[in-house]
Amino acid sequence: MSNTIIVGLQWGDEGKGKIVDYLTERSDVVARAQGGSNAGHTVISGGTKYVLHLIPSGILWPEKKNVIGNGVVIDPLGLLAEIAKLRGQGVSITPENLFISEHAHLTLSYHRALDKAREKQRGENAIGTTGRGIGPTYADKIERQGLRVTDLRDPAKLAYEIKWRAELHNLELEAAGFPKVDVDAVVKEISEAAEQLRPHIVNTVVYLNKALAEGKRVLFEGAQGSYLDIDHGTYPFVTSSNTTAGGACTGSGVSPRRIDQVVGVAKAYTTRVGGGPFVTEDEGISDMLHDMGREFGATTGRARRCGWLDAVLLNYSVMVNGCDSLAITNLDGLDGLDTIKICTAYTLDGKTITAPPATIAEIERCVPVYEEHPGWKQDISGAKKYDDLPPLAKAYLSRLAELAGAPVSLLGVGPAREQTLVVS
Ligand code: 2SA
Ligand code: GDP
Ligand code: MG
Repeated sequence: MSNTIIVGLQWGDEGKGKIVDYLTERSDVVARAQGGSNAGHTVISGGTKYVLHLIPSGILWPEKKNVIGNGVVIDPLGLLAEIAKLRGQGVSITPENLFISEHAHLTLSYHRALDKAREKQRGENAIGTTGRGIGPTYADKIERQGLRVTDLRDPAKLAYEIKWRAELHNLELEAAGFPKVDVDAVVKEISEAAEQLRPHIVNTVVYLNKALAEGKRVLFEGAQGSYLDIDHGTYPFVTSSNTTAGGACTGSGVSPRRIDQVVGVAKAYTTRVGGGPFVTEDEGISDMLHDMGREFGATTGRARRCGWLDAVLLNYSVMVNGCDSLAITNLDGLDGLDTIKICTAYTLDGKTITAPPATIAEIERCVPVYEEHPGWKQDISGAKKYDDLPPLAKAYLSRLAELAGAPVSLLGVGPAREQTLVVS
């Protein structure tokens, strides 16, 4: 396999972690390029469930190298907690298999406090963030007042750099009536964390490009999904990074010319967590999946909103990401249904449209145009190969691919590594 970008085509939680884990076997390096500890990537391997937030899913493969790239925002405390949890599950994490970009920006506790305060101030227009400080960290980066991983190398300077920023952000917290952060406590906790993270810090741009020059295969693990992209998503109900394929290059320092293929991951239905419009949302599907114990946030535990497959969104994100093929997950989630709907177009103010409109108000006025497919009414979770699937499941998949405008290469029929089928 060649250098591949794995990207979410919906609102995140498409099962990217599982697909990355599956493809890691044929890769040498797995790299994250955007997002932060808002991400929750679930991998079930050898009967054990792992949830990755900042660390690439490749860490579960002992021989593979893992990179947290320059475009990621890193919460040092969150990262250390994640490392400790994974080590507790028997995963080896060393400076030889986890490389952290010196250029990546740091999420500090004042970012988490600001995230929560700003959400509260948004009132009924709250985005429904994960509260992990993502927006305020990227805002500081773009405002050119962020702190970066490289700053962890110089403890004396670090204290000074943290202090004035914390005091600045405390002014906003105080004015908004929220508790200020304890500046000395922030300095102390980050200085301690710095000690432990320092051995992992490198120039990951050089590391990745050298690996590529040596013929190593790199897998880029997208976080969140295309409709959470700061440019292409349902703005402002988005995250603060470029979650689409281009973000893999800017967030890693690897040229687009080095990328061989893009694999888009989508669920066989649609989910979204947090606020914002969702044209094909369906309470019946939500209840069914939640009753099965599925579709709860991997980071916050929040119940995800669920609905029918939206081929308008899928087709558009296949275009934006330039997907060579699709990995469709959770097909087994539709096993019990008599009838399965696919949204093929929207009606907006009496007109039929096939691309999502730009404003929230317009998206909220969109009425889904559905076509109906008979359900296969059979447990497919034991399928070992594509040909084991019932004909109606194959028919659903092939219609999905036709509407999306890309072939299906991988299929998920359950959460475990072995429940990933190759579709030829
Ligand atoms: P943020 O925290 O600023 O990035 O939130 C902005 C929006 O982005 C959404 N978002 C996500 N959506 C799906 N999954 C995510 N990761 C977790 C998971 C979510 C969880 O894997 O389940 O546990 O709740 C993720 N991260 C950010 C978020 O819901 C906002 O809509
Ligand atoms: P990610 O953020 O894209 O990595 O996805 P999450 O891990 O947040 O959410 C996907 C959920 O679906 C997780 O609970 C996975 O274990 C689960 N999952 C992934 N693929 C499949 C599948 O094909 N079938 C089933 N039943 N579950 C799956
Ligand atoms: Mg997730």
